[in-house]
Amino acid sequence: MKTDKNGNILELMTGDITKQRTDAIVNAANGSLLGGGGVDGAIHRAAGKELLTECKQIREEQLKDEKLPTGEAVITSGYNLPAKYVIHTVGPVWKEHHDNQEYLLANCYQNSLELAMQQGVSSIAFPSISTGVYRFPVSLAAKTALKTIIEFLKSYNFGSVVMVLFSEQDYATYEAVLKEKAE
Ligand code: AR6
Repeated sequence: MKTDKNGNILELMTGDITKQRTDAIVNAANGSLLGGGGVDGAIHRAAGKELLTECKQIREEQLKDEKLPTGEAVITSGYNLPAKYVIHTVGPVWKEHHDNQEYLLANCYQNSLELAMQQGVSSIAFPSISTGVYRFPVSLAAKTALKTIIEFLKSYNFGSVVMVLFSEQDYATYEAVLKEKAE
């Protein structure tokens, strides 16, 4: 499904984010930035070892050995990926941040989009952040993600945003939310 938002494109598709030819892809990382399972593991495998080296460098230099806080984002090269950049963000773990988990998830999308724009990126692909290992309910995540992306696209002349869903079921959930918003 593809929609026009203020001259920008918002698209939903099923697929593997590591294959995306957008300028940037977003990684649902953890605060260590040292890799993990799920989409994080897939991105590190496809990008190659240099991605981990740059992530370690960011931990040391930019983050002074601290973890990347939930909702924040950093950018690296894409190395062997078709995408030029990887934007790493850390989603909230469901029920670990009771009061502000939707706000933190919205921050992941907002900060990733802002960082992308600063870097001159005009096409970006997101996975469904926090809805795997971090157990965020897909329907609430879809509402939060799409609301944040649409508000951003209404405010800026950005380009295109693709949500790459890993299952037909997730796609159907995101599609239902997007259709509701379009009404
Ligand atoms: N392309 C697109 N989506 C994918 C891919 C892929 N190749 N692989 C998985 N997904 P998760 P989280 C989907 O668990 O919940 C890691 O260990 C997956 O089906 O990757 O934010 C990190 O290091 C789900 O819909 O991320 C963290 O420790 C979505 O991506 C932790 O998991 C997100 O699932 C982060 O958990």
